[in-house]
Amino acid sequence: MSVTSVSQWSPENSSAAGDSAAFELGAVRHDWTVAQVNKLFAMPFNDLLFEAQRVHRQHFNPNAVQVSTLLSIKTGACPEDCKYCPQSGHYNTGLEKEKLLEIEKVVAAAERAKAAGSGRFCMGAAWRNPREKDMPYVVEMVRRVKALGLETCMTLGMLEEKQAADLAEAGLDYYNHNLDTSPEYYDQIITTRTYSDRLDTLAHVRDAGMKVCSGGIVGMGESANDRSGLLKQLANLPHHPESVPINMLVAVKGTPLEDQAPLEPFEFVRTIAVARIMMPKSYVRLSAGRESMNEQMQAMCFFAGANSLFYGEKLLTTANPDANTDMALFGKLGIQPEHLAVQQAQPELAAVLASQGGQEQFYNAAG
Ligand code: SAM
Ligand code: DTB
Ligand code: SF4
Repeated sequence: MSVTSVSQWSPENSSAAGDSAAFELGAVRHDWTVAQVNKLFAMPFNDLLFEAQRVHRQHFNPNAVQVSTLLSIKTGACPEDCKYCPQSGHYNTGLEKEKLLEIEKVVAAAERAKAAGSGRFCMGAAWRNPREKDMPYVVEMVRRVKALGLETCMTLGMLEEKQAADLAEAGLDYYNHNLDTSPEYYDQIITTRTYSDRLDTLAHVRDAGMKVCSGGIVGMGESANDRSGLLKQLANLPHHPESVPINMLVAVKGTPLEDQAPLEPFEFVRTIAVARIMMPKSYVRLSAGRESMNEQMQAMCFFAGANSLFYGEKLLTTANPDANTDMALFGKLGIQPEHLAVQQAQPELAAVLASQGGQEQFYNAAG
């Protein structure tokens, strides 16, 4: 590809083969081709990051990151066969399976997350889909967590229209349901539900009026074309998901992907940057895999346009950096949690955060 300067970059002056449709970097579009996405990936690293940061600044405060806390409300023994997942009942990962958590335990965990500075509470269940008898419990969980003043998110597997409507009615702000990978690679990873099942659930969530959180996993042995194909699918949805989690595979012992070689770190950063450019107004979420990323790599991801993350020492079943570690990193980078950036006067919370290792710059911004 012949990219001489960033401002001149366009598919036309690119030598890469493919279509010749002109496009402006940073426009909200739903007609991406894989060839165009590949061209973004092929940009020189500095040009790509510069463009991603430029697009990012058109819509977001570059020094604010949205933070969500995850809780597994029902762990293990899932009937699905997702090859990456420690919770699938098809593999022996040594995970202790649990029943649906009691509502009071969920509320107590949400209270702790709020006190630690989180803005959104995301409840995940190892289900193919919620059963009818589960619905009253999860609906009540949404109501109670919402009443704490937190944003709410759930990820419970496939949803019928009515289930989506009931969750929306209860006050669920976001529903997470990932496409996971490209349609072409999908069958290598999951056989118990189809790509179009996933698209149907996303449509039900959208139709019910909830915000969509949908992304995927990289580092599962997919090709570069598959990574482009995943981002193309997400960006060509009728509306871009408001939140796009980019998970780096956590290769868990006992799963079929346990020996998968890690993705090259720059390729991960590029994936973030391309997602940012393709979905300019969406939150791009640094998700699973942060435990294996150093501070410099995470900082590069923020520069590439990542502006949300999971906060707290556990994802669903695997480890995540603890809150102190993240607050220390935020302090070093002058980043503040987004909800605190808009709630300037919260001295109690600022005190809690101060005790967790943030730095002077961070407290000034929050308080
Ligand atoms: N069972 C529901 C479902 O599959 O939609 C909700 C929970 S599921 C664990 C949520 C997402 O976590 C998956 O779609 C996948 O993208 C991600 N995930 C699960 N295991 C992972 C792993 N080992 N590494 C990276 N991401 C993973
Ligand atoms: C998402 O895309 N990543 C989160 C959240 N949505 C639910 C889950 C990551 C799970 C990683 C493996 C585990 O902890 O079990
Ligand atoms: Fe089950 Fe979700 Fe894990 Fe797939 S990703 S095995 S559906 S918990």
